[in-house]
Amino acid sequence: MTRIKLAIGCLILSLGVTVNAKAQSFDDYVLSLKHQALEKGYSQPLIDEAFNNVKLRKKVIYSDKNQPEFRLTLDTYIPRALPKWKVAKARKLYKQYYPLLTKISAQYHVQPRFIVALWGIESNFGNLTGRYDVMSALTSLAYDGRRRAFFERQIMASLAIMKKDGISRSTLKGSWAGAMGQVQFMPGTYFAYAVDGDGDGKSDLWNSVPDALASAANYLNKIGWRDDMTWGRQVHLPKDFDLKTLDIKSAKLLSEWEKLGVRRYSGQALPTRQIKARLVVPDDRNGRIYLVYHNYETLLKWNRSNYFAITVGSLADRIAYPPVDLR
Ligand SMILES: [Ca+2]
Repeated sequence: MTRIKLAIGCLILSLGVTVNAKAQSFDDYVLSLKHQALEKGYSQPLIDEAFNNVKLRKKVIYSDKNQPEFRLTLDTYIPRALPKWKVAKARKLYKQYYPLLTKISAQYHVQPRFIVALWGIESNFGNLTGRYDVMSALTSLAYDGRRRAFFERQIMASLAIMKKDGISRSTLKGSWAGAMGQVQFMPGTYFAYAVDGDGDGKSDLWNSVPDALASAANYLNKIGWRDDMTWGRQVHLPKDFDLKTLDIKSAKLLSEWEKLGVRRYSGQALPTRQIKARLVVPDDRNGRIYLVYHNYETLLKWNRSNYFAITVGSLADRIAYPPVDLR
């Protein structure tokens, strides 16, 4: 008897955290979420709808734990992320939606080309918004426990969206990680920053282009975007430039970088405007190197990835240069 107890004890010890996290069944966990929602003041019918048929999705948890390691460099990544057809589509949609974009830009102070670039990168301009049942995805990720508090906040935000905009549970579709609609907002971001761009009284980021584009601009504005400057630019370093001993992470005026021999990628002098920039070296000194401004940090708040921010900035540049014929 003692030996068996000891053996069980050792087994539990060796399983460690996993045993504790999974002590509660998925169904019990969903029940605890429903209690939490009730305590927050949501009505029973809304809670029942929100958690109806919520399923434990092992594939979602697997995706979360096995995100592919990045082995590409920017030199191979950028051409893949921005094929010619995507740039052409961005420029075409920029022209098509220019009157709407101008209105949104005046209201939220974000240049239209960046709004279109984010739309293109996040969902291929509304064509890839994700087919996962977001409530099941979020509940599975929360149940798994790796980032429980974060995902529980997203679950409660989903209920808040349903209540505020009268959005049905079946509408809440998105990526396996819970990002929803044409600009792929997590529910917390959706609730806090989605706006009604077409004036029908709801924020519908799945079906309404004006809602999606206005919401992207509103979010950028609220997290600090400045429409009087761009995001940054690719640069060329002199051969003797010392990446190791120079404090490249701290921001310096463009004139200081100029003195250190940094030039535009074309070889021309840097702009003379007195703004601060920092150097970003995502790969190594043989890879693409950028001087980035304030708005780059804003893009990182949207998605904490240099590759993401550089891709969005590069697409925005390819919308602007050469200029789109708006006639
Ligand atoms: Ca709307």
